[in-house]
Amino acid sequence: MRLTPLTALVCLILAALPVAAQDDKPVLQVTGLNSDAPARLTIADLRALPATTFSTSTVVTDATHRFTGVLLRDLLGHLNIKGKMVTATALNDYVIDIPMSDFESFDVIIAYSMDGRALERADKGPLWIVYPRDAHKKLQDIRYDYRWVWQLSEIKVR
Ligand SMILES: Nc1nc2c(c(=O)[nH]1)N[C@H]1C(S)=C(S)[C@@H](COP(=O)(O)O)O[C@H]1N2
Ligand SMILES: [Mo]
Repeated sequence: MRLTPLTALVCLILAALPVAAQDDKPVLQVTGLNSDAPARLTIADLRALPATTFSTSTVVTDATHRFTGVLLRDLLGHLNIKGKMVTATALNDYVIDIPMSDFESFDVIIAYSMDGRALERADKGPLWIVYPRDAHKKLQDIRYDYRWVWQLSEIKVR
């Protein structure tokens, strides 16, 4: 798309829309091994599930931040999806495999807010897989840093 004055204006208007207006647009697609159709979840859907909050440092931000989101094991349990491996895909086409055992061993969340504010697309959002890095020495490792998928858009379980 070329950036004409009109498209620039449309972009400006879209950017100015309140975050709440975006909450009913699907942001995460979840596919299970045996599901006929993928679940398409909005931020509102995720916010309706039990929330988990913790503070942690990250490898891409200064200091520690307080993240809130849904436990991966709760989300997949809620959707009744089981499996051994999760393929997570991001808006920038980053793809990584994550063993399902991570979600049983650790309180890994799909975060939608940081320090009490909705994660913006320009700031690793709207969804970011966040590990409780500071609580477990084992997680302070590049192997786990790869799995902190920011701008998460899709999860496939197999
Ligand atoms: N969406 C997305 N998430 C991602 C990545 C990426 O390129 N895109 N890189 C991964 C890697 S390799 C690391 S080490 C951490 C930090 O990557 P960054 O420094 O490129 O942000 O995020 C992970 N999550
Ligand atoms: Mo990396």
